[in-house]
Amino acid sequence: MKNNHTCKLAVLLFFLTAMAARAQNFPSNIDESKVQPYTLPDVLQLPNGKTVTSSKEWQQVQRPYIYHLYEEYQFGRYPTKKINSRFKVLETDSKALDGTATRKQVRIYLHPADTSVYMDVLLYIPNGMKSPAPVFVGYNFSGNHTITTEKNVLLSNRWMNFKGKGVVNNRATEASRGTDTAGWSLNTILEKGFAVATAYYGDLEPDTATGYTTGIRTTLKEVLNIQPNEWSAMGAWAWGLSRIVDYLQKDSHIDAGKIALIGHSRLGKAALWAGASDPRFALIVSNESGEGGAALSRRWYGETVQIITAHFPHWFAAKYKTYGDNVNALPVDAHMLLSLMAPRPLYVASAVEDTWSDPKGEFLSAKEASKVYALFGKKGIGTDSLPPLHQPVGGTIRYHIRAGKHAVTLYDWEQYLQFATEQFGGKVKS
Ligand code: GTR
Repeated sequence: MKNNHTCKLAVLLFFLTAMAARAQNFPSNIDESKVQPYTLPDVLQLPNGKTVTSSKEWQQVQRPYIYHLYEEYQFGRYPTKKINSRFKVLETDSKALDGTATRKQVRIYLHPADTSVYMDVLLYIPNGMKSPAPVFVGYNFSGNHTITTEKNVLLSNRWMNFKGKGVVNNRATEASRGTDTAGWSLNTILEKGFAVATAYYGDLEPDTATGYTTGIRTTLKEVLNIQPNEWSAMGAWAWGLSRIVDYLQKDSHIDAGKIALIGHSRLGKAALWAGASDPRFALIVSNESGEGGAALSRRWYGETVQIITAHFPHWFAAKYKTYGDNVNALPVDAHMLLSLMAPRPLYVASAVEDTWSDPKGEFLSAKEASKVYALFGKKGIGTDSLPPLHQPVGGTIRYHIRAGKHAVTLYDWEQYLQFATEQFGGKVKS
């Protein structure tokens, strides 16, 4: 009994010391009054000091310049070498989800010879469509089998980093089936006439510091002609999202001109980098992507560059970390990442209790990126102050903050579906 007590005390002490050390070395702040003044790099200022005045100048000069800054400072080089992915439809069910949808499971082989290098895509297409369906593409956190309870969805056998929820020794068990249905409002999405394509991000690279040794940064280094340290886990995940598009372009039931990309949290960061790197994504949604995604790094609030690069060094290019204690010197900030989506529709969303992602910092970067949308004659955020809860603002860039915690909720999906329907030209289910 006494031993037990001492042991508990020791654990508590260890925990408190660790917390104190963390607080000291990697301070975080969630007090708005403590946010220091900062100056953002001007997204329209050309390297020669002049200001971009036209959409043409943006596309031809400033956009490539900013994109390359992102390669150098945050995500690493994006592979330019094209691959010929091969696809195998593993399973089809035209009466999935009580007959409302057709389910397909497609294996995308990424290596020209090695068939062990692949990603599995789970696709649901609404039945009864008169024309090809627009689609939402997005990664899931813990395997395709978590987004639905359907028994025939293959149980992922990959390494999983998230504990609990039916994951035992970093592998999924049957108990994890359907554990993330709340994050994917499948019925609502399908009812609105949208298809859904999802894959487990760990198919590309396990989300851990040494994940690159078994992921595509190693298995495809010759094929893509890029060394693991030239890019990042975010880069690998972003690249994988584009391979889903390669497949979707070949599926006659999908409207490849209406591919929307969605990502939550770390997968929101990957989605933004994918959206920046691949113009085939016609609309991009950042759901609480936070630091390294939509939130301004210069605003000292919530997660910081220092904290994120200490916890997740593999996510980013090595240079990013070197700005941890001098973020004002970083040549980029989140508004510049968002501006790389222009003139495509972009939705940035936050949750009020998700202080770690800095909702206001996400709003402010979307507002700042509006300058680039204006070059294209598109309406941006259109207001200078954070809107009240559940009141989306903006035009081609839209923003909302909702009640609640860090998650993708039905409310979020309803806004994205409405936005995509509107931006893709009216009613999509016909
Ligand atoms: C957190 C990380 C965030 C966010 C989040 C998530 O631990 O600090 O940047 O990416 O994980 O992906 O859920």
